[in-house]
Order: sequence, then structure tokens, then C-alpha cells
Amino acid sequence: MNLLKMRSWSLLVIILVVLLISGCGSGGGAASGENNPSGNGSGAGEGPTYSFRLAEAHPADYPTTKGDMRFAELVKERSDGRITIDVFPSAQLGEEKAAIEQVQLGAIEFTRVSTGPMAEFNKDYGVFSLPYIFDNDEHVWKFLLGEKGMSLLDSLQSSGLQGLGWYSSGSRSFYSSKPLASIEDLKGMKIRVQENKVNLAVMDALGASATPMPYGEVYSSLQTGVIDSAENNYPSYYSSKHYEVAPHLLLDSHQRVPEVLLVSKTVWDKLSEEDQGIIRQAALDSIEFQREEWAKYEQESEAAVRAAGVTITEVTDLQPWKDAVKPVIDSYRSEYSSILDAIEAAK
Ligand code: BDP
Repeated sequence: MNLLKMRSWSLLVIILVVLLISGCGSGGGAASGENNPSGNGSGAGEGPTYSFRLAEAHPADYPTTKGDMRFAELVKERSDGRITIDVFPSAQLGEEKAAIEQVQLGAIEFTRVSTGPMAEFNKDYGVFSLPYIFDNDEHVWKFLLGEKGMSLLDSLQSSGLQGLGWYSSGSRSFYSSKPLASIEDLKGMKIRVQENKVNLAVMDALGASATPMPYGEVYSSLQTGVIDSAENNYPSYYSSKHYEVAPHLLLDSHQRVPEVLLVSKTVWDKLSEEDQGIIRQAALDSIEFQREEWAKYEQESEAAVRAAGVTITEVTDLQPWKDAVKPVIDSYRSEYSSILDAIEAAK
């Protein structure tokens, strides 16, 4: 073998070794969850490269998933392509509770979940399941973006998570496969709730029995009669097709349970301050887009379920509802006093 040939062979071997060590290549959304800085300098901006995954329960065309995607886009753009976040919609990476557990472990890096199931991971989050504590969406947002609301994102660190931002989720109302037109009709019903213990107390106060289960099981449970009723906002009621099997909707807007964007603390702590800044800001900057998409889809989904012939009853007098759940609020008042005060002050 002549010298020239030997040289090009050694060059090839060196290139291969460098590629192997740097782990570059197309492993986007790598299943291992290993995202060590690879620093491969593959043409993107200066600094380490990362390929992360984000678990989302809703389908790709849902406004919240669009928010996740905008977030991922902004991160990619602002990191000059160094940080990619692949959004996995439709609970492909697991239902919300499982996704939160995986994110705590760092096996999945990001997720967007409802603050409903978060209550079992961080006590403070149970406050969002208390009924009628917010007057309307404006009130929710004034609280969330205020000092106390934003501090709830950081308070997740003790639970192995870092909150990045909030997304809209409107208000939740009851729907059933059986006729449902008043608070009385809920008595004795088996109602699916988001998985947390505040919800058990709320259903009990309404004379119903709570059946906590993952979102993805609700359609078949309504269909087979395992449960009589569930509750959610218009977008979820429509997108999940629950209206097909539970076509009686009672608009009582009992809860406003916002969505939250999370990153694993294990992952977060390994990032440079600069990268943390890029991610945090991208999350905050994606909020407005999600809210706009939410507002549009909320209207579309309401129109669609009306057109499908769902029986819709508006609750005109909320007083009996508020009276019924008052003991629950009272029993949690001391536990949540500082958060409830901040919510009250945001009116
Ligand atoms: C929807 C939330 C979703 C929850 C679902 C539920 O967007 O994150 O999984 O409610 O009821 O409104 O579990």
C-alpha cells in the first residue's frame, strides 16, 4: 500500500471515530433519552447539540400541541439548530401521569400536561381543581402570569421538574351518556375525573362518585357504561369525540385547570445558563400563540358539537353549585391559603 493510500485510510478511520464519539447523525428523539452535549460542530451554532422529546396527550392539530410545536420551533431557531425538540402527540409516549413520571426520571425530557394530574406530584397544583375559584379566563391568566403564578413553575424543582410556562385550557363542564340538565342529575352518577384527590372530594360533594382514570380511557369507558359521565372543555370534548358517546352537556364551568409545560430537572440542571435562557424564553413566547389557537379552536369545537346535535344546557344560576362545593373549598383553605389569596387578589 503506498503512502498516499495509507494516509487516506487513516483519515477515514479518524473521521469515523470522531463521528462515533460525537454521536452525531440523525438520532432525533433518541429512545435512550441520553442527550449528552455532543459538541460535534456540525455546522450549527457554537456549543453542544441536543435532541429532546416532548410528550403530548393531544393530537397534532390540537391548539395546545400547536403551542408545543411553536415552542420547539423557537428553541431550534434561537439555538441555531443546536437544540431540537420533537413533539410526540396523541399520548404516543404514554398517558399524562406516566409521562410526568418519565420526565421526573429524565427518560423523557419535556412534556405538556394538565395541572390536574400534577396535583399528585406537587401539592400546590391541587389548587387548580378547586371549583369556581376563578371568575373567567382573564382572571386565570392574571393569576398565572403574576408573581405567585410564575413562582409555581419554579416550585416544581422539589418534585424533580422545572415548569416553563402555562397554556390555556378554558373551563370544564360535565357531560353524560344519560340525560343531564341540572345539578340534581349528577347524583349517583359515576363520573370520570382527572387523577387527583381534590376531585374525589368535589364529586363527593356533588353526590356523585369519582372514577379517576387516564384521558385516553374515557371514550371506551363512556361507551361501555363503566362511567356515566366525564367533564372537560369544548376542545377536548370535541377532539376526543366524547360527544359521540356522551351527547348531554351541562355548562357549569366548575373548573379552570390550566396546562403546564415541563422539563426534567435532571436535564435542566445539565444545560448551560444560556441554553436554559433560550428554552425558558421560547416557552414564554409560545404562550400567546397557543392562546390564539385555543380561542379559535374553542369556537370551532363548540360549533361542531352543536351541529352534531348535542343537548346543551347552560347553567344560569351557579349559586347551588357554589354552595354544594363550599365545604370542599373550606377544607382546603388553610392548605392553599397563600395561593388562594393571590388568586383572590388577581380578580
Ligand atoms: C384536557 C387536558 C389534558 C388532560 C385532559 C383530561 O388538556 O391535558 O389530559 O383534559 O381530562 O383538557 O385528562
